[in-house]
Amino acid sequence: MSKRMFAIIACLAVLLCGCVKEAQPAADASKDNLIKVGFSQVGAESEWRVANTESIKAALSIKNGYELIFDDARQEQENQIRAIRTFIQQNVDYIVFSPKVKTGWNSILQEAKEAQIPVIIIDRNIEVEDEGLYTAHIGSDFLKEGEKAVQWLEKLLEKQGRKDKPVRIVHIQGTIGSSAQIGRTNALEQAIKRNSNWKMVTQECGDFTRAKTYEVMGAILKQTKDIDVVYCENDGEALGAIDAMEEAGLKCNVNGGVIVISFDATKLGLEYCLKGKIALDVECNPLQGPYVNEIIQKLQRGEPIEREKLIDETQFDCFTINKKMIDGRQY
Ligand code: GYE
Repeated sequence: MSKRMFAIIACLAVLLCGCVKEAQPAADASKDNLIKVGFSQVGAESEWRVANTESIKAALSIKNGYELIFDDARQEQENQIRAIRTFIQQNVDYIVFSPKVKTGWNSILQEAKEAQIPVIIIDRNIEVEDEGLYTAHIGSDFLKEGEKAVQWLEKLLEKQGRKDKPVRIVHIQGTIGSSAQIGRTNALEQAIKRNSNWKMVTQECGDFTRAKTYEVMGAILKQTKDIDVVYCENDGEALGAIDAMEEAGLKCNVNGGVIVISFDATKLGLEYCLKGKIALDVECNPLQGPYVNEIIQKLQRGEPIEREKLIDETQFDCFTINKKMIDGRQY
């Protein structure tokens, strides 16, 4: 073959290869480059949770280079374990999950470790035998949130001259065994121990939902209406408790009514705070997606990461809140 002929054939071959490559479906080619993440969400029990899901979905989007496999565990730990096992079988690059409860994760996380898949825990935290079973945790300090609430209450009662008068407290707990419940409950129980005039009327589980708390509070009110404080472990519970109390003819406010304490500081919760029905709403930030993205990007580049990331949070009370503060919020 002449040199000229050879050159022409070589050019044709290059062109042809280029065409063949071009002819591949673009979506498939780009999918190979996406970071595959399996995300097991505990459920959709509250506005907080919905905002949390949206934040993760927005941060781990195709546009940002991710293929996200989402699973809603509908409040069942077994469903979360099953989802995580499926993610391992699908050979995802990362597993992200918000654990329903604190314990019971050792074996499934061992399976993830053996498959060499990094696990990032968001929101609630867990207790494991070996810290190496997960790579990072991004969430809140729930005990600190509870302490902010009880300290604020101590100051308010002191200001109102009720330091030595009996303060009757109804405690509505979140999902039992979740670290959010454990931290917020511990803070109240410690405060009751140090304030001899604080009395626990009853402690019931509202499961972080408005509907369940409405039922539970309705039943409590049939037993007694002699209540000074209702300590709810999230906004949904506070709203359910307020609905039941108002129906039973009680007023919720800091001026002689029932003092309602809440957590999350969602827009709806803060609207109630502005009306004076929630006295204090301690913020819990669900916008964790950007932090998860940041950690994954660092791991991709082999850079060191912060293993425990606690998000800064504030609080809002009925004395200082205004409309502008609510309008400026994302959830
Ligand atoms: O406070 C509540 C939710 O784990 C921090 O779960 C979260 C809690 C949050 O459903 O609204």
